[in-house]
Order: sequence, then C-alpha cells, then structure tokens
Amino acid sequence: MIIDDVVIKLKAGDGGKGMAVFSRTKGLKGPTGGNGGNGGSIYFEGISDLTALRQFRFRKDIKADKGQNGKSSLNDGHNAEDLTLLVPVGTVCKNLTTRREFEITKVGQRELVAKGGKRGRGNFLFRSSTNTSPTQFEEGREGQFFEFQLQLKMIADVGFIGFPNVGKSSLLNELTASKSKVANYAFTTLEPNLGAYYDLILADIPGLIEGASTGKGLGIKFLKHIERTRSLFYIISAESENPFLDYQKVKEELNLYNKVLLEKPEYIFLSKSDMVVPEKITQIVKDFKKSRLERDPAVAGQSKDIIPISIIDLASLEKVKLILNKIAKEKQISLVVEDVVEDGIIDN
Ligand SMILES: Nc1nc2c(ncn2[C@@H]2O[C@H](COP(=O)(O)OP(=O)(O)OP(=O)(O)O)[C@@H](O)[C@H]2O)c(=O)[nH]1
Ligand SMILES: [Mg+2]
Repeated sequence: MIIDDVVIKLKAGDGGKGMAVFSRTKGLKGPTGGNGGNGGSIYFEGISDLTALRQFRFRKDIKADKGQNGKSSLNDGHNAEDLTLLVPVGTVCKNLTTRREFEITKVGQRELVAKGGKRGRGNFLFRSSTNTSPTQFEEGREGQFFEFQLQLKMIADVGFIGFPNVGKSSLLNELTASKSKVANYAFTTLEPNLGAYYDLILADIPGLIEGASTGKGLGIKFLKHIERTRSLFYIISAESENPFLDYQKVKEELNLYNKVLLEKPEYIFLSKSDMVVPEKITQIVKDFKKSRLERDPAVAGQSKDIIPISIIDLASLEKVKLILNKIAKEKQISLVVEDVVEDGIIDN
C-alpha cells in the first residue's frame, strides 16, 4: 500500500547542559565545567523509492537525540547525531507551524527541517579577569519542534485514466513488468500502480466515475498523481454504449479537479476492441473523430483519432509502444534542456 499523505511530528534534540564545577587538582585549579553537546538536527533527503513514506505509518513522533551534558575536567559533552529521514522524490513537505513549503525533487536533495538546540556553555567559558570563579553555566537550547505534512505527488510520465473495468491495469501489465490486479469488476485497482516502460514511468490509477472530482468513488484521492504527468492516456471501452460520452465525462471530472490536466497531450484508446465486430469499431472511430472535431476545440493540434487496442492483438499494442517511444524521446530532449538551463549554459 502506498502511503501518500501523512502528518508527522519532528522534535530536534535539545542542546546538552553546560557543567559548573571547580577543580582542586594542582595545575587545573579553578572552573573546569565543560560545555554541553549540540542537539541533533533532522533532515529530509530525497530517494527514488516511492513507498518510503510507509515508514511513517506507525512512526509519527520522531525525535533526534539530545546533546550530552558537559562534564568535569573541561570535558565537553558529545554532539548528538543528526537524523536523516528518507522521503521519496516528488514529496511536497509542508511545515504546518511556519507554513513554509518545499518539494523534494531530486535524489540526494537534503533539507534541514528541524534544527538541534545549541549546546550550553560550562563555567570554564564564563571566567574573566574580574570573575575567576564563575558559577554560571547555560542550559542547552531547545531543539526545534514542528509538525510536517508530507504529500507524495508521484512523478509518472504517462497516466492511464478512464472508467472502472475498461482494461487500464491489463494494458499496464502488457507494457511493463507490473503485476497489477486485473478482474472483471469495477474498482479492482484501489491504489495507483506504477510500471516502467524503459525510462518512462506509467501510472495506472483507480477507475474514475462521474462525480469523482467531488469525492465520489476512489477518484479524487488519486487525481493528484496525474497532475505531473507529461501525457494522459484515456482508455475507453469498445463495449461502451457511447464511447465519446465516456471520454467527455472523464474529461469533465479532470476539468473540475484541475483544468491544467486538460492541457496535457492526450492519446485516446478504444480498449477491448476484440469484443466488438470490426465494422462497429470502424464506425466508432469515425463517429468519435467527428464528435471530437465538433465539440472539443480545446484539443486543437492534437490527433482526433481514437486508437483501437486489445491486449490479445499484438499489432495494436505495437502502436501503443510507438506512442510511448515518441513520448520517451520528448522526455529525453526536455531533460537535456532542463540540465542545460540548470547548469547556466542557457541564461536569459
Ligand atoms: N476481451 C478483452 N478483455 C480485456 C481486455 N483488456 C482487459 N480486459 C478484461 O477486462 C476486465 C477489466 O480489466 P482491468 O485491467 O482490471 O480494468 P481496469 O480498467 O484496470 O479496472 P479498475 O481497476 O476497476 O479501474 C478484466 O476481466 C480483463 O481481463 C481486452 O483487450 N480484451
Ligand atoms: Mg485496474
């Protein structure tokens, strides 16, 4: 089970207390109280494991160690170790106290999220020409305490969307090594499934139903996982009474959730094409194109075709792969451009 939204409490370690002590030993006479150690800080660090938020399921109170108290004979207490929590790339981290928000976008990215308390000074450091026997010492400072909300926005390249039972998981399994559960009833998929097609991450999300954007079915919880995708694959069943209406209903749910989803390049597939006679497929494809030209001006510039596919028709799956190869190529180009911009080679 993927954990994608969790609130945790972070308490950085307090600083250790300074010591106030006097030595009577010859050669070391006077104040010899050591300083405390600094408290441990807490960091987040990005990793590629999308399931990493699972560690917080039963571990919501996280504390870094305190610094050790100062000791006699000028011995300082040890600094506490910092604590590093590994969170998946694509996690939006919101400090609920300060409202600061940032995102972990890269593997190895490290962010300080709760600073450890500073050490307290021992009485040795308080001596001066006017006070050679200070009794002062400091308590360590408190480590920071914050509540954080961690939300995973998966970074998939292609999102599969459509009504329940249209074959989204079956398609994912055919294209990747994913072993998503497939069955002939609605809501078989309860959590998003990911699969890798070479360098592309494909995400199959639970089926949407009308009203998903307002919380019906399982839909809305998972729509955030497709906010970041490069492209969307709409999967419409050939067994549907009205494939174009299905397509429009799914789009409307996306529109109500976040208009930006409609701006993504889209590809539309007519699944289970083997269940319908070829003449009917031809008719659906023709009607679909016509309706889309008339009623869907938002997709100007995109292909208006619905592409028949079936998991038992290998030639049709090859067509899907050609599209994925094209998306993979575009991704490579855009990653190179992003790197170049980041390295400052392109500078405007
Ligand atoms: N004949 C035929 N059956 C298919 C095809 N693709 C999927 N199916 C069947 O359709 C049913 C639903 O498939 P799933 O892949 O579970 O559908 P889904 O869209 O993931 O469903 P949800 O997870 O409920 O949203 C299963 O019984 C599949 O075996 C296809 O191309 N042809
Ligand atoms: Mg499924």
